[in-house]
Amino acid sequence: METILSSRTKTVVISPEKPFVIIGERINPTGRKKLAEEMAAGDFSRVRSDALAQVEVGAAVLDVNSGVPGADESAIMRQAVQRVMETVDVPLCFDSPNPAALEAALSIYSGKALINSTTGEETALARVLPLAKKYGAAVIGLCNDEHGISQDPQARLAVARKILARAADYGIPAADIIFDPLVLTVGADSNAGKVTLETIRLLRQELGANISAGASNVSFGLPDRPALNATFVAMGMMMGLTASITNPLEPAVHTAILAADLFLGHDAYGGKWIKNFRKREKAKPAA
Ligand code: THG
Repeated sequence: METILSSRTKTVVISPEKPFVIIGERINPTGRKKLAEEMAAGDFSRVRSDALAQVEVGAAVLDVNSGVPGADESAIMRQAVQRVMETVDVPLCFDSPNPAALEAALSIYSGKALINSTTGEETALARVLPLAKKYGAAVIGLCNDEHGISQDPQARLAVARKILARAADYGIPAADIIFDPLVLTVGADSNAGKVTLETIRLLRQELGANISAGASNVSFGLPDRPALNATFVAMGMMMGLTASITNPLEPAVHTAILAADLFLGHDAYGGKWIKNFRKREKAKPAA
């Protein structure tokens, strides 16, 4: 299954047969007080520099989240998307549960975007899928619904099947749905990682779908988060994860992804691994 996204001039293909796709997570005011204040005040300089930095190290797609509590999410989303499009030429992923904010972004975007996201709840599906159809966008489908988040991978798979069926009702092809297996922190539930990994395996085996996870969620509340996030992404890739919303500026995460791509046969002659190593060596201050 190939999910195709595009910007003004670039196309990104997400597929089990292709290198892993990093969706840069940094343009998100959640947990970043300074960035939140700046975005609410109309200062997008850090949004621009975060966009550039993530693409520079290998993000193929950028997530844009404008959820500043108490501020106008749609207005901030529109401005953020405009600034990011002026700064980098990669496909964008619009991160909001709010259909108005999603439409604010979709209506000014040039290319095929990724909507992040719909759940399997009928109310969410009925609001988000028509937007995907109208703008020809792909959608991330979260594997939870009216019954909440199940700890049973089979139940998460059942939600994914429901999302696929509803998408088909709107004439949205299966290739335009990327599933999110739901990543919760192992800090709160030590089984959370296992449940997510098994869900990834099932989604891949039963649906052949593309799968993206918010890998950094796995480590909330624990020390040495990059090491946990890196290992989790690599294990997810083994189970069938084809993309991840994550932070490529963390060297541990980035190198784990490159290494796993190499081991899974997605880096001919280690070309990307070697290129990245040289780039990092060059960037090191002289001894
Ligand atoms: N699935 C989908 N979308 C998502 C998520 C998901 N979007 C949001 C989130 N989860 C993925 N993005 C992030 C972004 C930042 C962090 C985690 C996940 C993060 N930030 C630091 C914190 O909050 O402590 C702050 C960073 C900083 O201070 O620089 O951990 O699961 N579809």
